[in-house]
Amino acid sequence: FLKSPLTVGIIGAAFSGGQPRGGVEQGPARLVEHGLIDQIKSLGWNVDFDEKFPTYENLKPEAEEDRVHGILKNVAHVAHVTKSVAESVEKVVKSGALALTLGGDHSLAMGTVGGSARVHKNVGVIWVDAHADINTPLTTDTGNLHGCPVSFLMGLKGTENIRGFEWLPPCLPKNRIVYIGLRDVDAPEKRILKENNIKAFSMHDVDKHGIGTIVQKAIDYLGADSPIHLSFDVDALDPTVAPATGTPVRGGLTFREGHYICEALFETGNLVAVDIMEVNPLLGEQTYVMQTLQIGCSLARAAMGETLL
Ligand code: 6HN
Ligand code: MN
Ligand code: MN
Ligand code: MN
Repeated sequence: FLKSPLTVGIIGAAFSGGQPRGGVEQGPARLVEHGLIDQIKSLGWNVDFDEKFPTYENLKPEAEEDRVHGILKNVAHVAHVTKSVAESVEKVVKSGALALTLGGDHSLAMGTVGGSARVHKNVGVIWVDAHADINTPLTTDTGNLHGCPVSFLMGLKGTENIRGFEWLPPCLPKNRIVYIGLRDVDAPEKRILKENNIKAFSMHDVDKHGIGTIVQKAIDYLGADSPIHLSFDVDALDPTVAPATGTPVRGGLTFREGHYICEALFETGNLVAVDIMEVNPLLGEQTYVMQTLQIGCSLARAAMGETLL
C-alpha cells in the first residue's frame, strides 16, 4: 500500500485532554528531540514532518461548547482535536506514505484510525495495549476519553449523537480489530469484548503461545491482504521497560516482544499507519523518562524495518 520510495508522514499530536495527567502532550516534541527524525532518515526513509506542529492543548474550542455528557470529560476538546488529527492522517495515507502519529494520549486514536479508515475502508487495526480502551459513555467509570476510542470508532451504543463527534461515523467493524497485551480490562469492557466476539490476545495468551504465534494469528485474522493500522500504547510494555506512562500495569510485554510486534507487522508490507501513544516525559525520574523516550523511538524504527532494511 506504500509507494516507493518509502516515505513517512509524521504527525506530532501534542495532546493530553483524553486523560487527567499533564505531560503526555510533551511526548511528540521529546521523541523528536531524542533524534527520531534523523534515526528514521538513516533507515533510508523520506521524512515529511513539520517541526511546527500544532499544540493541540491550545486548540480548545469555546468553553461553553464543552458541555457535560454524563461523566465524560473534555468532550468538545477531544472531538475538535481528533477531527484535525483524522484530516492529517487521511492526507498522509492517501498520498501513499506511512502515517506515523506521535502521542499524546490514546483518545487521539479516534483521529488516527478514523483517518486511515477514510482511505482504506477495510483497514485492520492491531491495538497493542494493557487496556482495551473500549469503554462507552455509558460504561466508563473514569470519564477519561482515552479509555473509550474503540467504542467511538465502532459506534457502540452510547456513542451516538455526541455533539462534536458528527465528523466520526462508525468506521471500524467489530471484526477489524485485534488486541495484543491486554491485562487491565474493566468489567463492562470484558462484556463488550465477549458479546461482540472481538478478537483479543491477553498477556496470558502471549505467555501461553509466544509472541510469534500471537502476531501471526493476528495477521491471519485480519487477512493477508488487509491494510494494517498499528496503534501502540506504550503501557502495553511492562512498566520496567516503559515506565514513563500514565496508566502503567505490571506484567506487560518485554522489550523484545514489543519490538517483535512492530517488526513482524512491517514485514507484512501492509502497514499504512502507526501510532506511538501515551509516552509521558513528565512522569518519573529522568533515567526512566529517557528509557521510555528511547523505546518510543525504537518501536517506531522497528515498525519501519530497522532490523530488515
Ligand atoms: N489508555 N479502563 C480505564 C479507563 O479509564 O477507562 C483505563 C484506560 C487507559 C487508557 O491507557 O490508553
Ligand atoms: Mn491505550
Ligand atoms: Mn493503555
Ligand atoms: Mn481499569
